[in-house]
Amino acid sequence: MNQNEPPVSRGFKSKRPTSVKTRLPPGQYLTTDFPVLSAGPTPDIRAAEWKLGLQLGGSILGSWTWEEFEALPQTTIKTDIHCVTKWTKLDTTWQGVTFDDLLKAVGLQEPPEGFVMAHCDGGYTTNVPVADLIAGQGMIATRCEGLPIAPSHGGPARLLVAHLYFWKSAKWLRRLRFMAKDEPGFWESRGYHNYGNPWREQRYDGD
Ligand SMILES: Nc1nc2c(c(=O)[nH]1)N[C@H]1C(S)=C(S)[C@@H](COP(=O)(O)O)O[C@H]1N2
Ligand SMILES: [Mo]
Repeated sequence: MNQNEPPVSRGFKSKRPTSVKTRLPPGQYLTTDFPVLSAGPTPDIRAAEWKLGLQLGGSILGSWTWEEFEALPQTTIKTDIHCVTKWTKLDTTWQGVTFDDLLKAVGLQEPPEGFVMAHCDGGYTTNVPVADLIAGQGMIATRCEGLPIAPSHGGPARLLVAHLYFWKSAKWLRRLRFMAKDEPGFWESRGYHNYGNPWREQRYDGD
């Protein structure tokens, strides 16, 4: 079983939906609001000027304008999100392009091994293992609850890696850069955990 999945008791198959309690990682509380958490101001990004790049070393594997990005296969997912400041929001719905489909779009059957650094407007960065982005786990989202993502929440496009703490879900995404060797991003170099698994309560370096 995936170590990031909430624990389920073995031997029983319940017909009841998973209870809220088992969906709440340790130390988290439920919220129905959608708090905004940003390390800086919200950039004003016009879709017409937005571009996303996929980079490996010195070469650009792919680059998409808004129009080109919108033409890629679209996926909708419903998932819980967990912020390190302890709020958890259940059943959020996101639409966008999975990392898998982005790799397919540049003709990659297998992703390069290692890590990805997400680079954003305003300079925010965050590092994620490639293994945590593939197999449907990572998405570049452009819609939330059926609407364009609000600028404060990272619109026009943000990374979504919902099984890790939400700081890994980089807002105002501009570039995804493959790295053979791991490097810390913005919060990871400021005392936060390098990986950030909410089920293991990996909030800070050393947790
Ligand atoms: N570019 C950028 N992305 C970011 C951040 C940021 O400051 N800049 N904050 C992170 C943090 S700490 C969290 S908890 C979530 C918050 O997303 P929200 O504002 O949509 O709730 O975005 C993450 N992505
Ligand atoms: Mo956060």
